[in-house]
Amino acid sequence: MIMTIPYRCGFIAIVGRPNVGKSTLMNHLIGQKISITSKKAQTTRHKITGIFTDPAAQLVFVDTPGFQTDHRNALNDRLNLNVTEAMSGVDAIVFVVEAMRFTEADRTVLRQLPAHTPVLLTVNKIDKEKAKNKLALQEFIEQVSAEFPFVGVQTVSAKHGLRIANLIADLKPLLPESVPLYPDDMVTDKSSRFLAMEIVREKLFRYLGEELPYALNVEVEQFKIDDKGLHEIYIAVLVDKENQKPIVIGKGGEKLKKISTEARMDMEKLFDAKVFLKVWVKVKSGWADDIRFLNELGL
Ligand SMILES: Nc1nc2c(ncn2[C@@H]2O[C@H](COP(=O)(O)OP(=O)(O)OP(=O)(O)O)[C@@H](O)[C@H]2O)c(=O)[nH]1
Ligand SMILES: [Mg+2]
Repeated sequence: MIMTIPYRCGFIAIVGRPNVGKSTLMNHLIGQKISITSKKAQTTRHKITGIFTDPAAQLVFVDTPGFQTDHRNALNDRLNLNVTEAMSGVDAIVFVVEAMRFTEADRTVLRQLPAHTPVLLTVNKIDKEKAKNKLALQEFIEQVSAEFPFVGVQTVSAKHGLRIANLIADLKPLLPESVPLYPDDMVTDKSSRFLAMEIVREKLFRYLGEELPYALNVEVEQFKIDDKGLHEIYIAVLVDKENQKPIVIGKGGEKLKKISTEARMDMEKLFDAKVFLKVWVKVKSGWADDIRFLNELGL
């Protein structure tokens, strides 16, 4: 007699306070970089879907923005609403914390978790020096576990891709029996247009570092593919104030040039096509507090 194991498929939200490594973890879970990461908190603004498929299951991960507990404005309220929405209706939740660091901000996120959805505690950054003491790490895990009825715990290092397979193995049984919802070679449901915008955002984070204006956004003004496959992409960087423009452009335009060259190279790799990319800077003041504008941006 042949025993068949039922196929499982479901949605998993990755949540946590800013900067704990949610996006890094998702990129490693699906084995490809589709969500942007950076040292700065609040890198992720949109929900990003990443799809992992193997012969036994399909796991559809939803990366969420770090839950904001300070800086109240329309943008942060919207980001938090996105997190709450992403958590409702998923089959399981991965709650990410940084090893040896549990703060009031982590606790606030825990309070938002929906009842009746299984939550797996994931302790990330175990490669860090302070997490090397096994006994202290165990104590930390016990402390955090006492805060919430988690269904299980995993320790990982997202950055180094450590123990990611264990996390996937723990998640599979939490999903319902179902046929796969997406083709097996699909890693994200985001459009090329969206990914192009995210690539530019990542370069801005990388090259502006601490100078990065808080209120900065990226908008795709045009995305065309001609019959020869050439991608023609026009992207505007929106800043809040006129005096932030030169920060992004740099001396003699060198910063913006570097940002667009690297973004173009990443896009050519991701789209497997020739790319013509134009990036420029526009001033749109007060956008972080403009609800109508946030709607237009799809945030
Ligand atoms: N040492 C170490 N650093 C990590 C690990 N995972 C992520 N990081 C770093 O932590 C920082 C934040 O990572 P992100 O993946 O952008 O964090 P996030 O939770 O998505 O952040 P937001 O989207 O801003 O909420 C980056 O500098 C990562 O390189 C890890 O396992 N070990
Ligand atoms: Mg992120």
